[in-house]
Amino acid sequence: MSFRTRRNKTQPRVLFRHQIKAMAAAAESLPARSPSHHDMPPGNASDAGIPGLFTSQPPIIDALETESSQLQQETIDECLPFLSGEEHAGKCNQHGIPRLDKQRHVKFLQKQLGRLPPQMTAADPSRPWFFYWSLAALALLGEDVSAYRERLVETVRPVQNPGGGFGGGFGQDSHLATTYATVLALMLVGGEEAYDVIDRHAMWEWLCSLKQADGGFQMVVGGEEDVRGAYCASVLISVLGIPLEMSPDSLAYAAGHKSLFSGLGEWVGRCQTYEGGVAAVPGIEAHGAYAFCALGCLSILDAPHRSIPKYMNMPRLIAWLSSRQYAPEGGFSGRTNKLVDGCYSHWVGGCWPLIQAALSGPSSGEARSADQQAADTGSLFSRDGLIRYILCCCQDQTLRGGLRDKPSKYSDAYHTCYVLSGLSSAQHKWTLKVARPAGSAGGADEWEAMPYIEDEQIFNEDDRIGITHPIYVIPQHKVEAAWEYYGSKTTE
Ligand code: FPP
Ligand code: K
Repeated sequence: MSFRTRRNKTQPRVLFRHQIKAMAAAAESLPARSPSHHDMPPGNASDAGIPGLFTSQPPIIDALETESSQLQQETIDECLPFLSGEEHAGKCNQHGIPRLDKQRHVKFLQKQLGRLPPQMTAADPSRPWFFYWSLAALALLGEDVSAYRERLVETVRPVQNPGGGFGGGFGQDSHLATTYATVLALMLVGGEEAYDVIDRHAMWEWLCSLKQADGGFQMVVGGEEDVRGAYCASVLISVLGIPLEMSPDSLAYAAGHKSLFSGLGEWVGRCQTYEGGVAAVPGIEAHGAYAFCALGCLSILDAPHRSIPKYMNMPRLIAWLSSRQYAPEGGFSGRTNKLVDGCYSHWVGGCWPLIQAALSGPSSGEARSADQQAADTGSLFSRDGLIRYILCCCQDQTLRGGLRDKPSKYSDAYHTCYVLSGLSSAQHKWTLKVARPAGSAGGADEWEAMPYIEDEQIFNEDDRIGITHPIYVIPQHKVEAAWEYYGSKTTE
């Protein structure tokens, strides 16, 4: 499944120097030791206070060499000079961490929002994503994005279809992904003018037509149904305060679904795979991006401590999510036997606050069980590992700025958004403060973010960025402002 090539048995196996070393060492002292100073190649930054885990080759190497294992080895070799400080010559703090280059990243993002030739604006179906990625990232870097309100409103207004939802550009069919991106971008710039662009009645009708008899959502009428649809639809319903009652004209209503949320948790639950992760649709390979979509959707359907354990096998899910964090890189991969990528700082990293809430339950209002109390200590992943990967490996160091997948890749708006979202969640602790009453469909929970404080903080305090809501991935106050506005409107 994951191994693409098999080594010919008669072919001599070439061992890397560190593999021989690791095997010899492992044979000497079983079980394998944890990495120590002795594992480090000479001349690395051990004095800079970088734990050997992040500067050494892995102590245990799978003996089966494949295309996947070779790519993995190349990635480790690519990242080590960045993790050891070698590539940041003299620009690291005492923990071997370079500063977050906010100024250059802001410039990069502003450029992404720059005017494109008008014909291109209409032709590029992923244009709304650029609005969302860039504005969300700018907000995380502390920029006031309301200055983009007028331009955004004028740009997206003609892209809304009379039948509900937004396409990628003028004249394009409504799609859940572009609608999600457009709506979140509008919430980011905020203000009545932005909120009023959205035709919520038409949006409701369109969502009813996307709802399927099996409980899930198609991305586009007649198109594919997957867990992105489940997440995008629930975000839209929740943020915009769309009524849950299904339109009696819809096919899913005829199939027995009286609510937009009916059967959705069950459908999402079917996407969990034997590995414990979540696939786009039932029966295929688990991937981190879909795990986030699944947990985000379930956390909208009901409070996460009720809905996530109800539809997911928690031990398997947690084991799979934990396996996504690699050493020495420190970052996350999206799936088994694949490489770290900065964007999974969000897709996988963003699962942890939801898992934490699922395990710990709300901090007030309900008595906590002993298990829930026990779950509320420490961190479920290595925050320092992720922060190291992000600050050492994911920042473009040229004048270009922006954040990236890994050192060999160029920065882009997508990675800048999701790397920064992951950095934010590693730097903060989210708590489910008060859960909605059990059985109140569509209600909202109260979440609270606090800076995550460690005895020895590895990053400079000035580099702690803004917060982003663990479900909606825009700042919490922007979600609340939207709720307040739409809550004051009578529902059609
Ligand atoms: C594999 O790419 C990537 C996927 C299978 C998932 C892509 C989906 C998203 C990024 C998120 C969608 C979410 C919403 C809300 C629309 P790859 O094979 O290039 O990367 P890999 O090797 O890291 O798996
Ligand atoms: K990738």
